[in-house]
Amino acid sequence: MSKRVALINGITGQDGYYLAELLLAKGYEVHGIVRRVALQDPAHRLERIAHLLDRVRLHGASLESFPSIYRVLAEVRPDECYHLAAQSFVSYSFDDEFSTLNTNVNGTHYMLAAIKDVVPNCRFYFAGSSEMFGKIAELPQTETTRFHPRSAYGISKVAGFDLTRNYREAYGLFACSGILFNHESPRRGFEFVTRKISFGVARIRAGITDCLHLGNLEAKRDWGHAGEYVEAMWRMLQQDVPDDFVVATGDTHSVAEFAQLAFEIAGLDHRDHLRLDVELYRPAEVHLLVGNAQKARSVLGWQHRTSFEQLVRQMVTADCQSLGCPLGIPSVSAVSSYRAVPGGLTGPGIQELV
Ligand code: G4F
Repeated sequence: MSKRVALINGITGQDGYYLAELLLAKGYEVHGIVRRVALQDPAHRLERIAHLLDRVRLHGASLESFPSIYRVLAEVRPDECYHLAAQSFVSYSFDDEFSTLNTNVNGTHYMLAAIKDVVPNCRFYFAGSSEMFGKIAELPQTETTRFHPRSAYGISKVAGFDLTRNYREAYGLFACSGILFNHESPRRGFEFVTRKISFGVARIRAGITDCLHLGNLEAKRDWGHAGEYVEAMWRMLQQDVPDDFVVATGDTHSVAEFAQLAFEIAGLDHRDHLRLDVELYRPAEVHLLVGNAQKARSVLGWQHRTSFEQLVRQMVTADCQSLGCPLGIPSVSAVSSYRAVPGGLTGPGIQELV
């Protein structure tokens, strides 16, 4: 039997990395779409998937160019297509609403339109987001909760979700959306708050810096492990009928809790190092997200496994290890703080710095 062919748009991101590993382990022939510049500068831009490069086939294309997307689909003729690529940093979408909307909305539209023309039997996954719930209408959020996006990013994801559903209903495409809540890992980009915290804490532990600046500490998120969330994506495309699913843990924690725990795991006191920076607040915030993944559990048989505490520990451990200050050995900053203040590791509280 010939191998099933999967195409991942956004293979160089955190989710693309985990999904490519999963599909290769399942025996798929895996193709990825990357920007042309990435093919010209693989050492830098393909670093995250360097260990997979001899097992995946990469194709240069741009989310801004319908012909380039069309060409790749015609060449690869995938059985399954995972559309993960996007301008995915919510904060940046306030700085450039136009490029976020152009890239995310048109990119999704181009993918769907090309699939409809070239490979109408290809199964399509769209990376929806809990950011679509925005100013939440209910707790917890489910597949039927009303959307009220609070950023150009959120709006672009609602548009992508609607496009995906419309191609399913109007043209019979096997097209699904995963409404994924925040999902993290040691492979997370440094611009997102969890990695900013784990890497920042590791830098402090290594003595490279002394403080970590964060914005809204009160925002609450439902954080799961990215490696488990890509399994839900794959399961969606193995069903008899296409549908949309919330993927979440059902547990929610504030940014402050994440940071506090990360410092604690690293043997540091957050009060000595955490600084509140109001410049990092967003013009419109999504204050509270917590998902109900009951439908994914009952239909897909999907269940998250990693707890909040395990996730934070895994990220902090990996970053401390990478900076040469593994957990279990006293940190450089703890030692120097102790010398400077023999009475204990006291420091300025967050409130004083607002
Ligand atoms: O880590 P974040 O940037 O993730 P956000 O905005 O929740 O979006 C992520 O999850 C979505 C799924 O719901 C994805 F669709 C999206 O692509 C992305 O992966 O911010 C989380 C929270 C926010 O409330 C933010 O205001 O952390 C708060 N925060 C506080 N200080 C900060 C910071 N966020 C960042 N990035 N950097 C800070 O210094």
